[in-house]
Amino acid sequence: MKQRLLSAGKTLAVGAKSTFNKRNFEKLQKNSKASFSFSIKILNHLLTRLCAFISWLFSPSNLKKHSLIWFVFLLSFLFFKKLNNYKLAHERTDDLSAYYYGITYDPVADVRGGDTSSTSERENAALVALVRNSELKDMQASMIQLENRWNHKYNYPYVFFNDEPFSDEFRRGVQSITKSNITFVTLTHEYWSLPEDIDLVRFMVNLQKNRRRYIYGGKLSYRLMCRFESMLFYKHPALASYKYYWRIEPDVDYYCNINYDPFRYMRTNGLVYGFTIAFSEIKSTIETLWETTKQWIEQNPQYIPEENAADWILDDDGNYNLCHFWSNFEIVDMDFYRSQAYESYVKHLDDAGGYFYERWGDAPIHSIAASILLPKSKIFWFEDIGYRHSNTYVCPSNFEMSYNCFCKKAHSYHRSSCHRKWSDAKGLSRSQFFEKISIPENN
Ligand SMILES: Nc1nc2c(ncn2[C@@H]2O[C@H](COP(=O)(O)OP(=O)(O)OP(=O)(O)O)[C@@H](O)[C@H]2O)c(=O)[nH]1
Ligand SMILES: [Mg+2]
Repeated sequence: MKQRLLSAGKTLAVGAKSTFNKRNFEKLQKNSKASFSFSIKILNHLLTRLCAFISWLFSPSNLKKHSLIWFVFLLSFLFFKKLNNYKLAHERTDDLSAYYYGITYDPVADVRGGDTSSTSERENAALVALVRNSELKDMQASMIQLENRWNHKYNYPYVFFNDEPFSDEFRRGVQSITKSNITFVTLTHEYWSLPEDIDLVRFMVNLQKNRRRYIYGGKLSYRLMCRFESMLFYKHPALASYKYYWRIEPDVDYYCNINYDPFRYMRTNGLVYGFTIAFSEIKSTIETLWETTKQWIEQNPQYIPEENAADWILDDDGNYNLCHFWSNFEIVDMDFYRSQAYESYVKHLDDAGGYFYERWGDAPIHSIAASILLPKSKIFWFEDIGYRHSNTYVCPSNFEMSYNCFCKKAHSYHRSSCHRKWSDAKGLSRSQFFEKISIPENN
């Protein structure tokens, strides 16, 4: 019986194979071509009908005749728009209820050790921004949210940097938002100027060339900002006494109440780098960054640890895939930036002049450094901190975390490809890393 079943199975399989011969394949191709041209015909027909209908609808005589219909249509459009706004405002109050009405259930804070009492321990940390006098209103808007959502419970100090002296209006304006201490710093020449070894002719030629190639392509100040944020701010005496910093910016939103201390969470869990948005860099701004990074790795293999997190920033060929942590929000243990390895890396980059000849951003630089110099377990995605910068934002990805947030989840970036890469990435051993980027490990 078993034998008979087996041979029947074989006959079926051979039969199936032989029916899919060349003739059948051509027939299939012919049929699919025919059905494709049929669909095009239908589409063409429908489009012609649609155009005719639109021109009929908008013809002057009809517009006049159906003015009442148009009026009703407009009214209902406005009504639904208003209704939607009302719904949003209503939902917003609900979502904020924990803050306004003192409901204490917060699953994130439970897990992360929320203790907001004024006697709880504070970390050696500051909120830091580089900002212009002209951005006062936008800075106030960011601060109001951060204070309401979080810092009024902790009173961490602020440090503001500027390449010009802060005006009295700015000082008074930001101090009116917070009880915390604010330090105002005017940056001196060594933090905010073109390095002497930059070839001015090459710089000007490239500036001109890149003016229209990408955003801020023709701006010196943007490049000075990127250099300051990449390799200088953490060395400034105003930050010397702090270990952790949280970078803030004008005109950003913080969507969630934070009922625990992220700085404390970083320390107690030995975390080094915290982010909330992972994003893709504009390729033309960093044309030679990865090549220059590889040169540094080749010359300084001793700094590469036994395991690192580089998997998420590498494509299959071992090249940089442009993913980075968006550094306009970052919470970092600055001992990392002050380490020999990081210092050596950014000096190498600075010597190559890429901040100025190209437009290397601090975000890919921080991210590449953190990913190649740290194990994945030292980098933390603050998934619970909903955040917006320009028109990109993230909201917590699950209900438990979004309990205290006001978020429109539909367009949130937490499902973007770089976030997925981060979530899926595995730690790379030292030898796997060298093999992947095609550099001999013991060179
Ligand atoms: N004082 C000062 N601050 C600056 C200067 N350029 C940029 N900044 C600040 O540096 C931070 C980043 O600059 P942005 O212009 O926001 O750059 P970005 O975030 O890459 O770009 P946007 O999408 O336009 O926000 C912001 O906090 C700015 O206020 C400058 O020339 N002087
Ligand atoms: Mg910005």
